[in-house]
Amino acid sequence: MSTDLDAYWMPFTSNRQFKKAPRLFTKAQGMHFWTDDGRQVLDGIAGLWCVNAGHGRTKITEAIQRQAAEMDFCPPFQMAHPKAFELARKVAAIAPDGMNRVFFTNSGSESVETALKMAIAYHRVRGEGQRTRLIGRERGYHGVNFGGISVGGIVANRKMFGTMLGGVDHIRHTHDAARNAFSMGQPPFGAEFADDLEKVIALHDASTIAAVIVEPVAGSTGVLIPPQGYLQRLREICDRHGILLIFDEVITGFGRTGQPFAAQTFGVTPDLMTVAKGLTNGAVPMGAVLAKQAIHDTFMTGPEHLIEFFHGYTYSAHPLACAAGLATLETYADEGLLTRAGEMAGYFADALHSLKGLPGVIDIRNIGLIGGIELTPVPGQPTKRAFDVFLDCYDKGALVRTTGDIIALSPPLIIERSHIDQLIDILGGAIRRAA
Ligand code: PXG
Ligand code: PLP
Repeated sequence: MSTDLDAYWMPFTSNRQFKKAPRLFTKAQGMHFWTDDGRQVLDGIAGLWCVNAGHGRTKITEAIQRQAAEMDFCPPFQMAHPKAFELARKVAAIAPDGMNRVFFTNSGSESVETALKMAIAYHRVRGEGQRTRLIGRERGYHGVNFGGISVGGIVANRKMFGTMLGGVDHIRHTHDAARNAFSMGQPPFGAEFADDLEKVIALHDASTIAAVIVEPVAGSTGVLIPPQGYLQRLREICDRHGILLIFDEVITGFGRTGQPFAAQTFGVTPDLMTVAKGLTNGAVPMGAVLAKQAIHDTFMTGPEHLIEFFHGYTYSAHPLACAAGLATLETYADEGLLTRAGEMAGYFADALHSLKGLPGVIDIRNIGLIGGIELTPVPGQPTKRAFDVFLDCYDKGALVRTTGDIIALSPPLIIERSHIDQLIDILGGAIRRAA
């Protein structure tokens, strides 16, 4: 191990393996990264599900440069700067109906903590302070902070970290390989998985439950598409019991599923929505929680000089992030990117499903410009087959993402058919070689 790589403790990385054979990018433009030795690599995952408009967009870069020169920082508590209001308005303008109040954070993880706290505090402000329970879902990913791993459903992200939040329960995940393998788009079976929520409610009583949080499409745990009717049923159950529904749209937000938000793609409006990633095209860290106006307004009581919500971050609504966010939304609008995933979805789906029948491929899932390919594990060596495919793709010039033995694709929304062909071609070769 070269000693000059030692100091950086890398996140979610096999550090020792990486430092023996480092993979370094030094440049990015459009659909591509370049490695330190000058190789071009097609970006099949939009960086890390975030660079939706592709890399190195001049408008975004210049907005960040201008803002850094004009005002580097502005305190977000009891002070503000104009771009924060402008960005909030512009995010609200593309959000689902009535979700027009925007609280800024710096990441998806912070958005999740913020939304969970907002939900519990909301019930308390309205006189139902006993509603403190939070319900998550198996195989859910809601970032890495304590609230997020508590409602999250990934064993490895939870088991090392003690007792986490109390008063949390989980409903079952929606994956049903036996009935839904190789579905195109939303799988037909499994709306009834939402009824699991009724069981949890029967156990604890609705009067103790603040909120349910789910990803409309589970991204990190392998692209699990909601069965037809499932999200509608979750919404109905929450409504019937006065429970807030939180959609975690950190991955699905900003055009990934063919509409600005998955809530619109699936026709189900939550009460709170968490976003990050695509909000600034990944160029500056930023997240946000979108709230229905009625939830926001519930907090706006009491003497006007008092703080209504005791929460916020030093870098909430950071000027550089707001400048990047505004330029990003303009870029999305100029190029029709928030609906482009819908236009490309058919071609992408056909290409992805052409991998059916390759050795070891046991399921393929897709919606908009997200795809998941599930491989059968090497006996006794879970995750190895997919990791080998990842390394092989990188070697051949494509960046994909793996989780367990699942390959995830989530390319920039500017992708062209020729890129899809190239990505699937490289991936197909790697899957064959890993057989
Ligand atoms: N919620 C969801 C639904 C996410 O996908 C987060 C919260 C946390 O966001 P931050 O910005 O704190 O990372 C995410 C992030 C992967 C992968 O391997 C996915 C994410 C992040 C990193 C890797 O699939 N999603
Ligand atoms: N820790 C200490 C000692 C702090 O003073 C602060 C913020 O003032 C924080 C943590 C939180 O940092 P941030 O607002 O960047 O999340």
